[in-house]
Amino acid sequence: MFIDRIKIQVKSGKGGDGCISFRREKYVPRGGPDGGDGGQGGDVLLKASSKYPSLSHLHHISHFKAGNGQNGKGKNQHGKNGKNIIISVPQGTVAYTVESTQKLSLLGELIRQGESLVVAKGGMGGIGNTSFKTSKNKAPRIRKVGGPGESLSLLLELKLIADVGLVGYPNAGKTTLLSQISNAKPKIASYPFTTLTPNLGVAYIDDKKLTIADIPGIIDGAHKGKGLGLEFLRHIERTHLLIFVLDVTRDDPSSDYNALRNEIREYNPRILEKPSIVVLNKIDLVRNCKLLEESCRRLLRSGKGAISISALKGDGIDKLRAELMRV
Ligand SMILES: Nc1nc2c(ncn2[C@@H]2O[C@H](COP(=O)(O)OP(=O)(O)OP(=O)(O)O)[C@@H](O)[C@H]2O)c(=O)[nH]1
Ligand SMILES: [Mg+2]
Repeated sequence: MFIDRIKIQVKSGKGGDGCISFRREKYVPRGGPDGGDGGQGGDVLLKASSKYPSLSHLHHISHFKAGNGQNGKGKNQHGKNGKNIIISVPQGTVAYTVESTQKLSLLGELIRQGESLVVAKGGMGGIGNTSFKTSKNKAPRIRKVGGPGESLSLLLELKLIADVGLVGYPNAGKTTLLSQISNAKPKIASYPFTTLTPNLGVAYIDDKKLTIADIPGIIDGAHKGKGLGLEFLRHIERTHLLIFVLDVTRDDPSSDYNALRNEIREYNPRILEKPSIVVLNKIDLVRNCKLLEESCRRLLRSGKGAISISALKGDGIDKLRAELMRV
């Protein structure tokens, strides 16, 4: 199961209270204050771990609570700090606080392995009466109670980290291309929307490692929620480069290309600022090379060259690899 968005509730620990106490020892009259400080409340942290490919391991857990700090005690005993709670998340997770159904505010992102972020800070420990002793007040009956913990609703959203993103209409051959150029072995089938959740693959080209993300197909009107919508486009928001995969057996691949770009623009126009490569896939099915050339020419007219490939048979893949490294 691939889950890339979840809501959780987190609560940090309350700080322990400071203590009011006085030394009571034999032969020591008026022993003075000895109330210890309270312990710090535990924090709730998120930590990026490469062990988790998605957020699915958190699916069945909705509440996370850190430990409360212990109260201070007599004999100047400091209360123990509350236990921190560490929530492991996949690299690429973005955390928001949910203030209302409409309002989210960004807390931070966890990208590098081991990177962590405190999302709910534990309450400060209270202060025992020992600390309030002054020359004027040698027996203070004052202390400070511990600070409260924080209670928050969080939205965790995964944006995959990949170098290259594959985009195209359903059935264009994106997943076939991924399995041709990378180590990934995802499901391929001859019907639209075979890919329902993103696939990641690793390709080695000239000793360089490239991670490639294949996402579900986009259809016209996806920005209005048609098909699978555009939600999953966030998984290519962080890539350095896009490959547009066009199916040459469709009527007009170049208008497909423009339509795809229009859909992406509706989601986030900045994605289109990335360098990109256009591939014309399934050339093994084209007997009429004229048609293919015409499609290429139209794409070229829009200022963009294209590489003809057969993701299935492997034709043109070396050229594509070279172009990937060049771009
Ligand atoms: N003849 C031929 N068929 C291809 C080629 N590339 C992909 N196909 C076929 O096209 C169909 C769709 O391929 P997929 O790789 O699943 O397409 P996709 O773009 O990932 O589709 P979705 O996941 O639905 O968006 C499958 O039957 C593939 O075998 C190609 O170069 N030549
Ligand atoms: Mg697919």
